[in-house]
Amino acid sequence: MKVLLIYTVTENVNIPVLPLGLGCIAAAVESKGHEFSLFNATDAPDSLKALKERIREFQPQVMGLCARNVDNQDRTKPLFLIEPVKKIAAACKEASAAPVVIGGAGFTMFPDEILAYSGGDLGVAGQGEESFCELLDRMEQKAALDGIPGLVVPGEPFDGRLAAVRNLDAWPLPLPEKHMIVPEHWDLKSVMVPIQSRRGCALDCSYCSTKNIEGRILHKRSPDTVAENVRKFMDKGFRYFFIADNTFNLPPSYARALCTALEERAPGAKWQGIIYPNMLGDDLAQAMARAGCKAVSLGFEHGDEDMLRTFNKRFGPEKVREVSKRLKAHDIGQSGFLLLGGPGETKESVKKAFAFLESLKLDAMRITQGVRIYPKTAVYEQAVAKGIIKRDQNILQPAFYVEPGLEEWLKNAVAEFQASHPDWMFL
Ligand code: B12
Ligand code: SF4
Repeated sequence: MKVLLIYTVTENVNIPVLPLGLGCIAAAVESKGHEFSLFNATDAPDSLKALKERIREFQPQVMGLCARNVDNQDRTKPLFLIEPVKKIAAACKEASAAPVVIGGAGFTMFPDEILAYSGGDLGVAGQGEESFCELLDRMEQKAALDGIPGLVVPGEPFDGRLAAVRNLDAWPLPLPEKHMIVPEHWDLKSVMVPIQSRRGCALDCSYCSTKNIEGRILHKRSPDTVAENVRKFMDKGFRYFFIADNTFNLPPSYARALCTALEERAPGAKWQGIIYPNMLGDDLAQAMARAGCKAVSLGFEHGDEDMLRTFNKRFGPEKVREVSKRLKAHDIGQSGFLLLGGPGETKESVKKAFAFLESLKLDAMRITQGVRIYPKTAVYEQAVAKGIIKRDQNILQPAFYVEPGLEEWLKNAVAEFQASHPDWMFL
């Protein structure tokens, strides 16, 4: 089958992000003998025209769209990112009668809603490699499509059975220039290449949608395969990587093995990752520094013991401090995040969070007001109980939990806090 794969992230939200998920799909379809072409839609006015030209040249039999982001998770400056997906799907349909299939992390969280909103013909919710290839085979054979895990069909409520990949090593990682192309106007030197070694997260933070995207069982690639993939990108001139795993340091034994593989097979690589601030001993911090880790996102979200418990975090503020010091001792830069206004938030807990952030002395910070409500999370239930949303309300257009009565005060408190730290870098 001839497959055109289209990245729909036309907005650079905070940071340009290369299409890793779509790259995995490109590598997968190629490994199964299908022909593919990649197209990065951009915000340039002629992007849709260029897309239509590509469709006419390539004559795809299937068009796959990656809907990575639903929104920017920012209540104060909201961006709804499914609108471009809808425009791109419409342009595809104008230029071709081939079916439009939508997938991606954002799509997986809201499969029925996004399929209906965007006008796509089909969707694949979950990790797409196996199911999308199965879909292509069935289409080629003109066979019935029922029973494919993750398949979403317009007008039929999704059964919730996500597409999954049990053995990650059975599927190839994307290669530079072939499966992952950098948009022409991007500066190659400033691009952080996303690399993923694990999928899933066994933890269950109260607001988090990851379990509904990748599941709660952790699946791992061989560390050597991941490090070899990094080296292949380095051979093409890339130097900076982002390890896109949900929690780089968990489990620590795997994280150490990955560091060893990177040090041996990809010397000189510089990278960042996301840390769950617990279970990070000095040996791991040292291994990370030796393997090229330059900075981490320290995912603590709050500085108040009770709020951390409400978010179902398995650490307290002192553990965060300990991990932060340890990373600093190895010259690993850190950005920190506060997620304010969640269930049970009070003026006192916000003040504690600010004091905690001040005491950490991080390199960069991001303060989010209000918790984006995702389906099938504890925060969803808390929002229903407080009357913030109605059960079964369509929350594709973002809805946020802000503890009732705190909204205005929180806005001013955050503004004051930021103004009182003119030298800090707020993301
Ligand atoms: C790592 C990460 C980041 C890193 C990215 C670093 C980098 N250089 O790539 C950083 C921290 C910079 C980041 C930033 C942001 N992120 Co982020 N990020 C992630 C994370 C943890 C992993 C993403 C990833 O690379 N996965 C690995 C790839 C292989 O998986 P995948 O993309 O899902 O692809 C698979 C499937 O989706 C599917 N698929 C994908 N495309 C297609 C296409 C077709 C046709 C098919 C059939 C299937 C398919 O198959 C793929 C292979 O199995 C996810 C959470 C998660 N676990 O999904 C959040 C996540 C995607 N991010 C999210 C958000 C919101 C953001 C930001 C907007 C935050 C902000 N306000 O700044 C920005 C957006 C940046 C941008 N320009 O797009 C949200 C999106 C939800 C939403 N509301 O939109 C997520 C889901 C986190 C969350 N829990 O809410 N992010
Ligand atoms: S550790 Fe991260 S990915 Fe895992 S549940 Fe918590 S917020 Fe989600």
